[in-house]
Parts: sequence; C-alpha cells; structure tokens
Amino acid sequence: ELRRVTRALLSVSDKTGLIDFARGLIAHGIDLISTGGTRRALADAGLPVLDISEVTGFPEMMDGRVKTLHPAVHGGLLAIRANPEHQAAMLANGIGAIDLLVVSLYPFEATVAKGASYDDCIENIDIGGPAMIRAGAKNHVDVAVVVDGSDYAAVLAELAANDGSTGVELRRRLAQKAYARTAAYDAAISNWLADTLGETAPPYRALGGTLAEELRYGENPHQGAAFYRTGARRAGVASARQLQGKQLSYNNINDTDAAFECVAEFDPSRAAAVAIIKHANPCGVAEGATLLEAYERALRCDPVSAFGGIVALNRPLDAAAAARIVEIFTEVIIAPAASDEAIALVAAKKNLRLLLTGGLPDPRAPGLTLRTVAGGFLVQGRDNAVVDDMELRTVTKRQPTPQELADLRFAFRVAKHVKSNAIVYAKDGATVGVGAGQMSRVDSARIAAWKAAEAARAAGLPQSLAVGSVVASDAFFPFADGLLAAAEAGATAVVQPGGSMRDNEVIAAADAAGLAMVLTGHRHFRH
Ligand code: 93A
Repeated sequence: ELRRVTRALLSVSDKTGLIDFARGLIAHGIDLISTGGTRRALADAGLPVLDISEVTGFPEMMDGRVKTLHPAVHGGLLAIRANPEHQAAMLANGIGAIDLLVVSLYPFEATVAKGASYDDCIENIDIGGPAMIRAGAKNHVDVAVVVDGSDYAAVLAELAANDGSTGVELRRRLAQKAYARTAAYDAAISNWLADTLGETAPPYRALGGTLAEELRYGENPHQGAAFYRTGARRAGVASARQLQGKQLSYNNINDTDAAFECVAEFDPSRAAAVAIIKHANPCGVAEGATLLEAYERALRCDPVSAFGGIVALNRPLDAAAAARIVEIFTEVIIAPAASDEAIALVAAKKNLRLLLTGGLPDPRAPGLTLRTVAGGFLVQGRDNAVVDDMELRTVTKRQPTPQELADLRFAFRVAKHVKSNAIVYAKDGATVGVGAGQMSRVDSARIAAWKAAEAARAAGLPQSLAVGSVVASDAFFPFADGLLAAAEAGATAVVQPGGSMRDNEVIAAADAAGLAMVLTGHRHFRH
C-alpha cells in the first residue's frame, strides 16, 4: 500500500515551515508545483518549482479566485492509479498525477477574528483550496493531503522511512484530518454569515470548530478529550492567554468558563466583582469597592469549597487581590488583564494558572450551547437574559426596600449561573449561601441555608449569614415549602420567575411571613 510520491502540489497561505518542508521533498526527487505566492516563496529560496499556470494552461485570474480549478489539477488528484480507464483518461488529456497535496487555506477565521470588513471576509473564503483538499482526500488510496503544517515532520519521516513513498495508514489519517478541516472551515463561513444577518437561532447555525489542543484526559482519567475552538468572537477561556502554570485540564476549562461567564454579568464600571467556582457552580460571588474586598466577601460565603477553586475577576487583577488569592490553593485565575506586580505575585505559585482574556464577554450576546444525548445532540441559544432587562413585578403586600431590590437583582444574576435547582441567598452584594443541583427545590433552599449557617460559624459570627438576606430561585417555587425554608433561615425578600400553578399559595405564604416577593417572568434553568 505504499505510494511513491513523484509530484507534489503546494498551495499554502500560511508559509511557516514551507521552505524546509519543500527542501525535504526535493531531496526525495519530488517535483513541485505551486500557486503564485507559494511559488514565489519557493523560487526566492532558490528551489525548483513549476508554476500552476503551466500545468493548467491558464493564467491565475480574477484576483486569484480561479487558479487551481482545472481538470489538469483535479484529474491529477482524483485519478485512481490502479484503474486503467482513469489512466487512459490521464494520458489522453495530458494530465499528470499529483501524489501529495499541501494546502493551507485562506485565513478566513483569522480575518473574521480581527474584525475585517465584509468584503475582506468574502475574499478570504477559499474555494480552490477546499476543492483540492476534498478531491485529494477522497482519493487517499493514492494521494496524501496535508492541511496543517504541524504534519510536515510526520510526512518527511514517512518518506524517509519508505524511500520516498507514503503508507496507506498515514494517507487515511491525513484524509480524515482534511475533511475535519474543510467541515470546520465551512462552518466558520456559515456562522459568520449568520452573524452578519443577525441569525442566532440554532437551525441557522453550523457546528464546527478547529482542534485547539489535545487534553491529557476528560472528566475522568480513562476518558480521552480535546479542546476545540469555534472562532466565535467572545472574550473567555477559549481565546485567553495563559501566562503560567501547567496545561489546563478538561475540568479546569469547564470550570474556568463557568467562572468567567458568571463574573462577566457584573458591570466593572459599577463595582469590582469576583466569582469563585467549584465543579462549575459558584461557591461565592461578591461585589466590592476593590477586587480584594470582593474576593474576601466571595470567599466568606463558602471558604471550605473555595479550596482548589477557580477565581474569576471582572477587572484587571491588581497586586492587593493577587497577594490575597495566592494565600489559598487555587487552580486558575482568569481576568481581563493583570498589573505587572500582580503577575509577579502569581508567578511565585508555579502551578497556579493565570489566564488573561483582554476583555469581558457581553452577557447579552447571542450564542449557542450544546450537549450530547445518545445518538444525537441538543443545540440551544445561550441564556443571554439579564435581570436588568426584566420587568420586576412585586406581588406581595410589602414592597422590597431599595437595598433588598439591589440584592434581589444580584442574587438572581448569580442564580443564572448555578445548576438547577438553584437557590441563592445574598446580602449587600455578596452571596451568603448557595444551594445547587438538587433534585428538589426545597432541598436546595435547605442546603443553601445550612451553608449560610456554616459560613457564619467559620467566621465566628453568632448568627447565620442568611439572616437579613434575600433569596433568589432560578425557577418558580412549585410549593410554598422552599419559600418557607428561606423565610425560616432569615431571608426577608424573594425573587423568582413565577408561573407556578400554586403561585397564589406561595404569595400568600410570603405575605404571612412578611416577605417581599418580586417576579421576573424569566427562568434561568441550567442543568
Ligand atoms: O481563490 S481561490 O479559492 N481559487 C483557487 O483556485 C485557489 N487555489 C488555491 N484560492 C485558491 N487557492 C488558495 O490559495 C490555497 O488554498 C492557498 O490558501 C492559497 C495560496 O495562494 P498563494 O500560493 O498565491 O499564496
């Protein structure tokens, strides 16, 4: 199954490593064909190369839109060497075989990412490249297709090991990678067009991404895993710069994303905010005059769970906050930026990862979330509802005080980022008890209250942190019991979507307990 390589077509936008690779090919006596820019780069390095127009008999035309779209190219890629009729057609039409195809596509994703104009993006849609890639990959019985410069070394090693031939296993592996590349490329184009049209609904979205890195393992060590980037323009873990620390794990990436998306709900021009995340759930979120203050208050909510957590900040990490954060074991810090002094303080902790994103993502931006089910996957628009945009309706006799109202908003903002059933107690812009992921709402309410009491004990305070707090529920209370548990814990006001069959019962219970309750009309399920 070895195939000797006698002719290679090289057409690459990314010319990294090109010259050395081409030299390696020439050393095996392989003839090179190239398109305009690639040919120039090779010729400038003094390497012998045939211009594509000499193969096609046509000049490159229409600003390069048509350069390789020709039977002399596609016939050379698609002809089955062992098929006599294909051989005869090649002979009759003067088509020479192409045994190795090397393409790196027009940088469409990078062009979109840098915010280029519509016309610029259009011009960066590669047509000839994907056509050749797909042709060569279809015919991998004879042809090797390279779409990624990181495979140059493997190809040269293969040629060296087999005296200028490629093996079928490598060709098949390269073909698989080739189709992954063209699929992701087309997905990026479709998604960009959807963005320009303002289409955000899932049916209009193509799913695709490019492999960012192989991960050591998945959620557990026996699960393989990898990280893909979709190219969506959103500040966050996928585009962050890692300054130090070892490679992020699957769970780190998942938790870091949860942390940063949560803290991004808090407008940095209003207050500093910090979210501490464990197992994708907030174990403390707080605002403060400074990041240090916000961190201290977030930590107070659940100092036990915060051990080994992820810390996300809505403002550039400063030295005061950094000095305090590094005092306890933390896996990851993610922030829009960091001062030099803060970076130096974090550097003292070798294993602590510091990620800088360059900005905060817009919580109102559209996007997709997806999850797999056996034999398929579910796609939905991301939850971009923000409590500030909701009309809050007071349904109890008592109106919330302005302070209660501010805390209700704060608590509902956090509840959006807590796994359902979510119950969040908050006071003075800080969570004081979080109940997450229980199968019954009343259990979440009780757990959150218990944690608020524990936090008070840990801080040496005489009464539960929930006393005088407000409480948020991500979805309606189906019965009054969850609400009564919150009242018992000391909450004085409640925010919830409403819409239960028993809303009246729940409202009556709130009135009886002297609570103020507001309805948002929006639910924040997160499972
Ligand atoms: O505009 S194209 O879609 N038309 C083509 O016929 C074509 N053939 C190759 N772009 C085409 N290419 C692309 O040109 C390759 O995929 C590669 O990205 C680029 C290399 O151009 P140059 O060698 O001139 O730098």
